[in-house]
Amino acid sequence: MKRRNFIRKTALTSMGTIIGAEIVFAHVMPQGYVPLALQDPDPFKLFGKNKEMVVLNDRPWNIEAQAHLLNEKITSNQNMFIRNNGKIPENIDVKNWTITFDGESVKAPKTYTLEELKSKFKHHTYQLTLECGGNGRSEFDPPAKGNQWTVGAVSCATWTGVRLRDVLADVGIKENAVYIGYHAADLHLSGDPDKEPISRGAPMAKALQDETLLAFKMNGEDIPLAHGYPLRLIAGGWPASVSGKWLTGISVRDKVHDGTKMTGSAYRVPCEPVAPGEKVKDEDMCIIESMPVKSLITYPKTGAQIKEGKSLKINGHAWAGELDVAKMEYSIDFGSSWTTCDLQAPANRLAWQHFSANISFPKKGYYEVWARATDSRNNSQPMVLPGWNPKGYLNNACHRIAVKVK
Ligand SMILES: Nc1nc2c(c(=O)[nH]1)N[C@H]1C(S)=C(S)[C@@H](COP(=O)(O)O)O[C@H]1N2
Ligand SMILES: [Mo]
Repeated sequence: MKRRNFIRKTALTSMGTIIGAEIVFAHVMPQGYVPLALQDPDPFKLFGKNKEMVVLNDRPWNIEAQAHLLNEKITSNQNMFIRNNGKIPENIDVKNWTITFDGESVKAPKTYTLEELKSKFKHHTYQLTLECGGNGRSEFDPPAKGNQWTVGAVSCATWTGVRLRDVLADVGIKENAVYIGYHAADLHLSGDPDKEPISRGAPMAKALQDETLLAFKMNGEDIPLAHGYPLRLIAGGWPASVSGKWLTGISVRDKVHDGTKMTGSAYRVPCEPVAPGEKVKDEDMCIIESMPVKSLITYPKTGAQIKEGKSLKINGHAWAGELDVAKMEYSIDFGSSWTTCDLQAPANRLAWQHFSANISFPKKGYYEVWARATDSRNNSQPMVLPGWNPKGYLNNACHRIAVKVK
C-alpha cells in the first residue's frame, strides 16, 4: 500500500515519530525492515472508515459495514464497504489517466484522457445501489469459500459521471456488439502484471442504460481511492463486481466477456436450483444479472430495548436490482402475520428506497422484528436462506433484529 512506500522513504527518526517513541536500537534494525508497530496499518485511518466497520481480510482489503452504520439515506465513504480482489493501485497519475475502448466490436480503438471525458460529455448524477453478489454469504450451509459477508456489503451513494452510452456512441460500436468487459489498474495478488484481479462486464442492454456511468465523483467529491479513484464504471442494481474500479479500459465484445471472474463459479449461480453441497457443471451455471429484492433494518440495532407501552420506530432501506420495491412489511411473530411499512419512492431508478414503521408490541418479552420487501413483479424476500449455490451468492433472506420490551 501507499503507506509502505511512504515508510520506505521515511527516515528512521520519523518512524519513531509515527510510533510515538524512539526506536532505541534503530542503528541495528535491518535495512528496509518495517517495525511491527507500523505493519498493521489502521484501515480506519487508511481509508477514512468508521471504527465500527468490520475487516474481513486485509490482503486484499475487504471491509464491511454493520446494519446500523447504513442508516444514512445516502451512504457516506466512512460507512461504505470495500471489496477488493487485488491490490489497490499506487501512485495514481490523474493528469495522465486514460481509458481505452477496444475489442472486436468497436469500429476502431479509441482512447480518452479523463479530462476529455469530463469536458466532452454531459455529466449525470444518480443515487445507485451497489451490493456485492456475496453479501450474506456467511449464512450458507454447507459454507461457501470467500469473504464471509454478513449484511454490510451494500451501499447507495451519489455517483456523478458521463453516460457510458454517450461515450460508446462517440467511439462507434459495430452491430455485432454483445457485451462490454472492463479493465482496471489494480494489481493481481501474485504480483504478475499480466494477470488481472478481476475483469467483468455486462450485456450491451445494461451498458446502454441511462444510469450506467463512467463516474469520477462520489457524493460530490473525488471518488475515494479504495472505491476506484479516479474513474469507475457504475452499473447499479447488478452485482457490484460489474462496477469496475480504477477503470482503464472497456472492451466491446462480440461475445459474452470472458475476463477474469466471468467464468466457472465466479459470480455465477446454478441455472436451475440444486441441493445444498451439490457439484454443478460449468455449463449449468448462469451469470448473475439483476440482484434480487432485499431490505435492511438500519435502526434500531439488534438487541434494542424499549419500555412497555411505547412503540418502536424502525427504519431502513429496500432495493430490488433492476426493479422497484413495491411493498415493504414487517412481522413481530416470526412471519405468521405481516404489517405494511411506509415506503418511499426511489430518488431515481436503481436507488434504494427508505422505509419506516411504528411498531406496537402486545406485552413484555422478547420479540424479533423481521422485514420483508416485495418487488414490482411480486417477488418477495424469502424468510429463510434461499437457494444454495457453490459460492454463496444472492442471499436475500429477511433481515431481523431482536427487541426486548421491558
Ligand atoms: N478494479 C476492480 N474493480 C472492482 C473490484 C476489484 O477488485 N477491482 N471489486 C468488485 C467487487 S466484487 C465489488 S463488490 C465492488 C465493491 O465496490 P466498493 O469497494 O467500492 O464498495 O467493486 C467491484 N469492482
Ligand atoms: Mo463483490
